[in-house]
Parts: sequence; structure tokens; C-alpha cells
Amino acid sequence: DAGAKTADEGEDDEGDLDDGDGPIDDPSKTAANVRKEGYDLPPGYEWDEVDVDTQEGRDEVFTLLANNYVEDDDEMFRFAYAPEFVSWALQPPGYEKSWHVGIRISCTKTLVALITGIPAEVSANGKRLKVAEINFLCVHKKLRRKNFAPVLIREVTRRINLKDVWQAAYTAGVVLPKPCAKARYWHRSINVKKLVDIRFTQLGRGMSMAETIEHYAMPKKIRVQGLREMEAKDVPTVTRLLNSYFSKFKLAPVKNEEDVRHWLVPRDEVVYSYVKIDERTNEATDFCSFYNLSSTVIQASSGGSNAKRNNVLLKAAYCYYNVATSENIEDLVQDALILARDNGFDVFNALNVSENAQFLETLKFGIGDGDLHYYLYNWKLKETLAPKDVALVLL
Ligand code: EN5
Repeated sequence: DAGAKTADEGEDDEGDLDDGDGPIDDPSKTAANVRKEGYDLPPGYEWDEVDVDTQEGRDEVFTLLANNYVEDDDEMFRFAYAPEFVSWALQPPGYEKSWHVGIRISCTKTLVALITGIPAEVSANGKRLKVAEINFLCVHKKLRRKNFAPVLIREVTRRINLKDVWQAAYTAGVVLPKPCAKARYWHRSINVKKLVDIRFTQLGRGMSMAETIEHYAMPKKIRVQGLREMEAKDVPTVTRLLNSYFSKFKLAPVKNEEDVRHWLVPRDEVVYSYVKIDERTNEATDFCSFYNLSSTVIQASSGGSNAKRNNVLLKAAYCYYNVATSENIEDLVQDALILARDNGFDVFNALNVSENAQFLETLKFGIGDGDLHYYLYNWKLKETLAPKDVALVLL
């Protein structure tokens, strides 16, 4: 919270009398003054934490999200965060169970709405902020008229403030007040035939399926000498490599060894990380990673056998953190694509953040139809950030 303490206390609500960045709310608020009781819910609904320690808890989060969470603009695909992904996403070092906020129907205990926060630290224009990273704001489709989203946001904010955290970071596909950065999704086809079949992509004009498959074909084997799966023993050197890389960006995570152990040591079907170690110095020189986030194929927008297409999963790898110092980033991410293919992914997705613009076109990514807006809660930035100045990737 160094940032909050050095920030000017005399600034107005807009923060625009101050020269630099800083909090929007009164920074002298304390946890002791935070309201102790939960906000009111309509009759028949109650607050309850979701318990991702248990398979049952993970499954109920999975089910709520798989049926009701984010879709693309044409309602063709819906995120289906796997149960194991949910526990990875919600149980980092120091996580607070009270920040995993659910709303249940009182009589059946069915989970019908969710918002989650996890503790993290980010650096924004050089100021380090303790934040809650907010994710999984989701209201059951049949309860969208009840205006649960604002009360979920107020309730998670209250619980976060009770732990003396006053800033938050989050992303959304939609525009809200007020983005600090705007990024775009890009997609690299791997399993072209399936992608065309489910209408994730279309064949280019005058391109046959065979030609398209050929266009996206990749080498059999990875090319970066010495690139291998990350192991727990690599945590210290990977932490050093990442933090020195992050220091070049205006909005970036700050990660200690415990965080890196949690977020980046490979987990089957969840997170994939690879490292190259310099043999002389024993330091990591190159690193790449991606996570597994499948989407349900909701419907085919046209064509025959719709019934057959139900419950098909699109297996997508999302570009996570990459650092290239002894290699070109293109070569490193080319290998990440090969490794994603070998692990059965259909598509590799990346945002145009950090240095990604350097490889998107050369590695045959195409621009997607979805944006991703970045937000900081209670932290005003003097200027909107360009995507190349953002290294933070949220799940
Ligand atoms: C959580 N904190 O719109 C918040 N996805 O482009 C998450 N498009 O997959 C918020 N519409 O472009 C997430 N295929 C916001 C994103 C929500 C999901 C979303 C977009 C991102 C997406 C695909 C499918 C579009 C289907 C029709 C897309 C084209 C790819 C093609 C590959 C080959 C070269 C040209 C482009």
C-alpha cells in the first residue's frame, strides 16, 4: 500500500487536481469503520460463501458459470471454466474464503449468483498497490432482472475493505466506467477443421480446407534448444526473470516466489509453463506459459445437425506470461503453439498486450471480434494505457 500512503490526501473526487495517479475515495478510511453486516438481499435469497475446497463446491461454481457466464457477442460460445481451474483461480497464497461470495436460494440452497476476489499486488505507473482481483461476476440467466450485480459488487467491496484492501483490478468484455486500458483478442487456429465446423472461424475466400490446414501447419517438434516444462525447483529463477520483465510495464503484476509457485508451476489441464535455463548461470533466460480455458459451443449459427453440436467443447489455450531474453519472442511463442497443439488445444488465444504485437501477425494469429477492457477500482490513472504498456493478464 506504499502507493496509497504517498498519494496526495488533498485531491478532489475526480483526482484531477493531482499531478499523478492516486486513490479516488478518501484514503483515510479504515477497516474498523467498514459496515459489519452484509447488504440486504430480496426475501428468499441469502449470502453464502462458495467452498472451492470441496469437489462439490467446485462443481457448483463450474455449473453456474458453464450455464450463465460470459459469451461472445453472437452467443455462440460460453466460457466453461473447469472445476480444477476454479480452485487454481480462487486459492492463491493468502486467499480469503470470505471473498468468494455467492447468493443462494434460501430454501433449496442452489447457487444462483457469484462474485469472487483474490488478493494480489499490481504495479501501476511504478506505484505498488495491494488489490483484490475481481472475477466471475455471474448472475443466473433467469434472475437477471433482480439487479443482483450491484449488490454483489457492494458486498465483495465491503468484505475486501474489511481486510484493509481499498483497490481492485478486473477485466470485462464490456465498457464500464472507466477503463484504464483496452486490449483486443487475437486467435491462432490449431485444429482448423474443428474451428470451421463449430463456426469459430470461416474458411478464407477461395481457400479450400486442405489449403487452410496446410497454411496453419506447424513443425513437428519445438525448436528452442533447452526449452522444457517448468518444475518447482525453477521457482526462484523464474520469479526473478518475471519481475525484471514486469518492471518495464506501466500496469503489471508483482509476484513473489509463493505466487509464482501457485500461478506458474504446471498443473495438468490447467496451466502450462516452459522455461529455458542458461547452463552457465543457472538462471532462467526464457519463459512461456498458457492456461486452459474451454468454451461450450452453444449452437451452430447455421447448417444441419445442430443436435450433434450440443455439449461440444472448444479447447482454447490462453497466452499467459512470456519472457524472451536469449531467444526471439516469435520463436518462443511458436514453440508455445506447438506445445499447445501437442496438448490437444484447438486454438491459441492472445491479447495484444505487452510485447505480443511482435508475434501476432508473423505467427498467423487473426484478430478476434472481442475486446477486453481493464479496470482499476478506486485508483485513478492520469492517462489511459496502451495495450503494449500492460503486462497484467487476468483469468
Ligand atoms: C473475466 N475477467 O468475445 C472477463 N471472445 O475475440 C472476461 N471470438 O472468441 C471477459 N462471435 O473472433 C471476456 N473468431 C471477454 C471476451 C468474451 C468472449 C469473446 C471473442 C474474442 C472470440 C471468436 C469467435 C467469434 C464467434 C462469433 C473469433 C475468429 C477467429 C479467426 C481466426 C482466424 C483468423 C481470423 C479470426
